Amino acid sequence: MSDTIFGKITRGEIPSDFLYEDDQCVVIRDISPQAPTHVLVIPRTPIPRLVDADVEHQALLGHLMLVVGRVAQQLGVGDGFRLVVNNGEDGGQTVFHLHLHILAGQPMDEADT
Ligand code: D5M
Repeated sequence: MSDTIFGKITRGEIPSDFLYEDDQCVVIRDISPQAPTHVLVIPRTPIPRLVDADVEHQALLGHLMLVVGRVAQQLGVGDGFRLVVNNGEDGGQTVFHLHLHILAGQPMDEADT
């Protein structure tokens, strides 16, 4: 399986500020924010795309959702955010290591993401 920048980040090979981390995932700020708050929830397991996830990843995917809620509250945006997963090139995915975008800080009906 090919490695990506997120593989290097989750393994600590590229220094990053983790807003949150546990044994299954890390959370970092997006380098190119599309909203005032834009963070990425990245599993340590390198699943390339959401469609590549399997039943063996079911608990991990559920865990990522719980982390989204926890981190959103921690960042003070628990009452309003958008959760985005880009899947595949046609879906706008550029880093082929599954990640969840949390976007907040502006009315999402005004956002183009
Ligand atoms: O989103 C990939 C996202 O990852 C995109 O919004 C930029 C962001 N990105 C890329 N490299 C980095 C690093 N090094 N730190 C933080 N954020 C990064 P996609 O859904 O694949 O289009």
